[in-house]
Amino acid sequence: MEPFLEELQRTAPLPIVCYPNAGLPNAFGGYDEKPGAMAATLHQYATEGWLNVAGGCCGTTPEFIEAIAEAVRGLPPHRPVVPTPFLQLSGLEPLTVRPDSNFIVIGERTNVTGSKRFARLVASGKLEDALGVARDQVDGGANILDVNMDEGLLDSERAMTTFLRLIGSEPDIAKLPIMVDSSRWSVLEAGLKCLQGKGVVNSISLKEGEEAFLEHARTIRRYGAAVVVMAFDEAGQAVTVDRKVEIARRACDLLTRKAGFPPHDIIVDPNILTVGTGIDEHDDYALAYIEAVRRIKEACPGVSISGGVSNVSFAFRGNEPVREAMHAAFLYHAIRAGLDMGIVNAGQLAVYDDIPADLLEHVEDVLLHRRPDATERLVAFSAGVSGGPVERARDEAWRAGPVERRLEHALVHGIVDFIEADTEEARKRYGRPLAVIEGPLMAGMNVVGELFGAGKMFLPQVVKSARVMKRAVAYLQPYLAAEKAAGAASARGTVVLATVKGDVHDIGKNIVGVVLACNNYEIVDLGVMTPADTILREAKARNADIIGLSGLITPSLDEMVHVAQEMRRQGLTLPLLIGGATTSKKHTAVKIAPEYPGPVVHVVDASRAVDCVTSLTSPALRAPFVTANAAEQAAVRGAFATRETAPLVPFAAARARHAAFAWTEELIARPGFLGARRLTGLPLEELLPYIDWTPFFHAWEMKGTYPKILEHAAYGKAARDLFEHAKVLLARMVDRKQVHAFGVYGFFPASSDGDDVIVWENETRERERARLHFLRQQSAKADGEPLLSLADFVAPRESGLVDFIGAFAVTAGIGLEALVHRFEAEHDDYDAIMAKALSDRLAEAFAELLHYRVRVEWGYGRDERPSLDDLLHERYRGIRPAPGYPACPDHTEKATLWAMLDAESAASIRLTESFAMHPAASVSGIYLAHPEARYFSVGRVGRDQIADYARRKGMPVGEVERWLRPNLAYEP
Ligand code: THG
Repeated sequence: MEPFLEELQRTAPLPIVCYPNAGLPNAFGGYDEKPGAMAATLHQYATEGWLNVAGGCCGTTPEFIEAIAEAVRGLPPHRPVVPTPFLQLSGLEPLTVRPDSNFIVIGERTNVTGSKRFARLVASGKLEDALGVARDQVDGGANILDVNMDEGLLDSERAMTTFLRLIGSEPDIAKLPIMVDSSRWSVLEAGLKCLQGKGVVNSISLKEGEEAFLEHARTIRRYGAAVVVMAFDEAGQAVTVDRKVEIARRACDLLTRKAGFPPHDIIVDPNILTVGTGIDEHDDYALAYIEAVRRIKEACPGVSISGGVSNVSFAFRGNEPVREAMHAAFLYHAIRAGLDMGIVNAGQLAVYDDIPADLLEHVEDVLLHRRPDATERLVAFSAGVSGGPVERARDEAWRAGPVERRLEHALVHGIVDFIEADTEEARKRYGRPLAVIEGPLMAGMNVVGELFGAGKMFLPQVVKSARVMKRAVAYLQPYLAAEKAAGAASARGTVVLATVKGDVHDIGKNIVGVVLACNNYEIVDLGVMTPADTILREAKARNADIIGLSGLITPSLDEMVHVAQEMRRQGLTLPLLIGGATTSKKHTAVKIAPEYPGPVVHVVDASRAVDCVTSLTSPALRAPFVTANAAEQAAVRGAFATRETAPLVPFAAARARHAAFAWTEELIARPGFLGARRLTGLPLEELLPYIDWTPFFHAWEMKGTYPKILEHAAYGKAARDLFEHAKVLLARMVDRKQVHAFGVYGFFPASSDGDDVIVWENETRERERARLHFLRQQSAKADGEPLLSLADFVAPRESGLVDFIGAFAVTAGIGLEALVHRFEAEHDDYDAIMAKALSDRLAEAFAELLHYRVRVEWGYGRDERPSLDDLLHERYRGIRPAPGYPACPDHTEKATLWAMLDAESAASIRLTESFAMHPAASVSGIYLAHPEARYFSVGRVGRDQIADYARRKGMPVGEVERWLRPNLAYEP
C-alpha cells in the first residue's frame, strides 16, 4: 500500500476525501473554473479542518492539482472531534441513538412480504408509486426505512438495487438511514453497495456457524454499516429468555472481539414471535421477548435492541383495531424494558393511553399471559371490535363546556391554543375586560394555586399556566386601556424584583416573578445587574409593597448587605426578600437582617414565595409572620454568636502539612500544544451527548436524579412533560442555531511557588506571564492527612521540573438574550426560562466535552475510555476546579484566567464587577493533570492566612476580605 494510504488508514479510519470537478460542465461539456478559485475553496475547507484528502476530478489538470496542493500544504487534517459511544446512522441527515433518545421508529411498509400494496407496485414495475409508500412512512414519523425485496418471483438483488437508487434521488426520503432487509446475503450486499451515509444490515445470525457469521460481519464493517443480529444459532431460533440472552451474548462477543464492531454498532433482535395462536407453547412469547430485552441490555452494554413488532399480532390479521392495540401495548412494555427501536407501520402507531380500557385489558391479558384463557377471551372480544384503526384523536371534550370552564381548563393544563377566542367570548359576555380578569381568569389561576399548594402541580406546569394567563391579559390589554380602568389596578400588591449588581443569574428570580404574577401580584422586574440605587428608586416610584433580591454568586451576598444598608439609610421599612443559590437562612439572619429595620425574609425556593408574599401583604397575617420570622432569625444569630468553632491549624503549620509528592519527569504530562486556542463554530449537536439533565430539573425545583425522575411517581407526568418540552425547544435552538457556543482554552508552563502558581511565558521559566493565588485548608484533620491547596498539585519551582497548567472559558449563551427577548415579547416566560436553563446545560456540556478533549490532547487521558456515566460523574484523571467554588473560593482569580486566555475577545465572555461571567451560561476553570488531583473544599481559614494571601495578591487586607467574606467564615 502507498505509505500515505497506510498513514491515512491509521490516523483517519473514515477519511473525508474531496476531489471536486472544476465547476459544473458548461453548455459544451467543458469546465470553466480556474485553478486559483478552486484552490481557494479547498484551502478554506482544509482550514476548517474538514479534509483528509484533497484533489481534483473532471475538468482539472496538473495545474489545478499543483495549486490545490500548495493551498492545503501544512494544514491540519480532519480528525473526528470526539468519538461518540452511541449508534450513529445517516442517510443525508444524521441519526444518533442515545440512551435518552426517544423510541426509534423503523418503517416496515417498504417490504414486499409486509405490504401487499408495496408488493403489487414493485411487481408491476410502478416504482414511482412504490416510492410513495416510502414517503408515507417518512411522513408517518419513521426514523429509519426498512427495505425488503424477498419475494420468490422477484429478482431481489435487482429490485433492491433499483429501488435504493431511486430513493437516493429523493432527498425527502434519502434523508433517512436505510435498513437493508433480506434473508439472503447476496441481496444484503447488493443493498450495501447502494447506500449513501451509514445504514444497517438486517440481518445476520449464527444460523450457519461462526465462520460465515464473521465473514459477513467483517464485510459489513468494511462497508461501514451497522448490523442487526437475530437470535438464531446452529440449533435454530431462540424462543426462551435464556437462549435469547445466550445467543445475543455470544454474537456480540464475536462481533466485538473478532469482527471489529464497537458495541454501539450492533443491534440485537431477540425475535418477536406471534402470540394468541391457540398453541400453548406460544403464550409466553411476548413476555420472553420483553424479559430478554431487559437482560440483554445488562449482558451486552452499549448494544441497541430492535424487533419486528407487527409479528406479534399475526394471529389477529384482518382485525386492525385489535392488532394496533396489541402493538401499542407490546411497545409500551418492551420500551420500558429497554427496547430502543422497532420495525413498525410508521404513522399507524396507536397511543397506549388511547386504547379503550376493556380492549387494553384483553390485549394485555394475552401479551403478558395473565390468564390461561386470555386468547379465547380476546378472540371473543375482538369479534365486537372492528372498523377503522384506533383513532389518535386528542380528547377535546373540554371544548364543549361553558367559557368559564374552558378558561379554567386551559389555565390548569397550560393550553394556549384557544385562549384568545375564549377570552374574547368571555369579554363579550362580561362586558368589561377587568371583569374577565377578576372573574374567570383569576378563578382559574386560583385553581392552579390550590393544586400547586397541594403538591398536585409542579413549577413547570404553573409557569405554563402563567403563559396562558399572560396571553389572555395581553389580549385584553387594548380594551383595558380603552376603558381607562387600567389604572384601577386590582393587584394584591406590587413586588419589585432584581438580581443585584455584579450578578447575571435570574432563572430563579424569573420563576418567582411568574408564580407571583399568577397570584395576582404586580411584578416590577428590574432584570440583572441592578445597582442598589435603581432598586430603591423604582421601589419608591412604583409604591412597591415588597422588594425581592436575587443572586447566585457569593459576592452577591455582600451586595445584598449593601442594598439593605441603603434601604435603612433612605428610611424605607417595606419587607425585603432574599433568595438565590448562595443565599441562606443563616447569612440572611446574621449579615443582612441586622442592617435593616424592616422585615428581611429568606425565601428558600419559588414555591415558598407565594406564602411569604401573601403573609406579608395581608393585614391580618403580616404581624404574626414578621414576629415569627424575627424570632427565628434572632435564634439563628444567637446560635451563630455562641457557636463552637474548632480551632484552626496555624497557617505556617498548615503549610508544612501540604500534600507532598515525589516529583519526577514521568509524573508530568506534557500538553499537545502551548498557548491559548479558540473554539468557535462548534456545532451544538456535539454537545448534546454530554448534557447532564439532573440540574435542569433542579432549576425547575424538581428534586431527583435523571433519568429516574421521569418515572418518579410523585411527579406523575410533570417531569416527562417538562423533559419532552425541553427536548423540543433544545432541538429547535440547535437546528436553527439560535444560540452559539464559543470557547477558549490553553496550556501553559507552570510551577508552584508556595501556595501560588506561577504561569510562565515559556519553558525557560524566566518571565512570569501570570500568577494564580490559592488558599489552603486550615481546619484540623487526622494526623498525617495533608491540608490541601490546589498549588500542591503543580510541581514546585524548586523541583527544577517544568509542569503545566491549563485554563478554559466556554459559553453557550451567545445569542440567548435575543431569543429570550423574543419569548418574553410573546408573553412566553415558560420558554424564556426554559431557553436559559437549556443554555446553562449546554455550557456545562461544553465544559465536559472540552475537558474530554483536553485530557486526550494533554496525553494523560489518551487511553481512557470513559462511559457517559463516568464523564458525568467525573471518574477520570484530572480536575477542572473553578474560581468561586470550594477549592479556590476567590472569584477575583477569574480576572487572571481572563488575562491568560484573553477570554473576553476570544470567547466573548465578560466579567462583571463581581466577577460573574456574562453571558450567564458560561463555565470557566483551570485544568490540573496530577494523577492525585482532586476536588476539595478550603473551608474556614484564619486571619494569618488572609494577611498572607493579601500580601501575595498585592491587595489591602480589607479588599481581600470583601471578596472572601461571604465565602469563608474566618476567625473573628
Ligand atoms: N426482525 C427483523 N426484521 C424483520 C422482522 C423481524 N423484517 C420483517 C418483519 N419482521 C418486520 N416487518 C413487517 C412488515 C409488515 C408486517 C409485519 C412485519 C405485517 N404486514 C401485514 C400482514 O402481513 O398482515 C400486511 C398488511 C398489508 O398488506 O397491508 O403485518 O422480526 N430484524
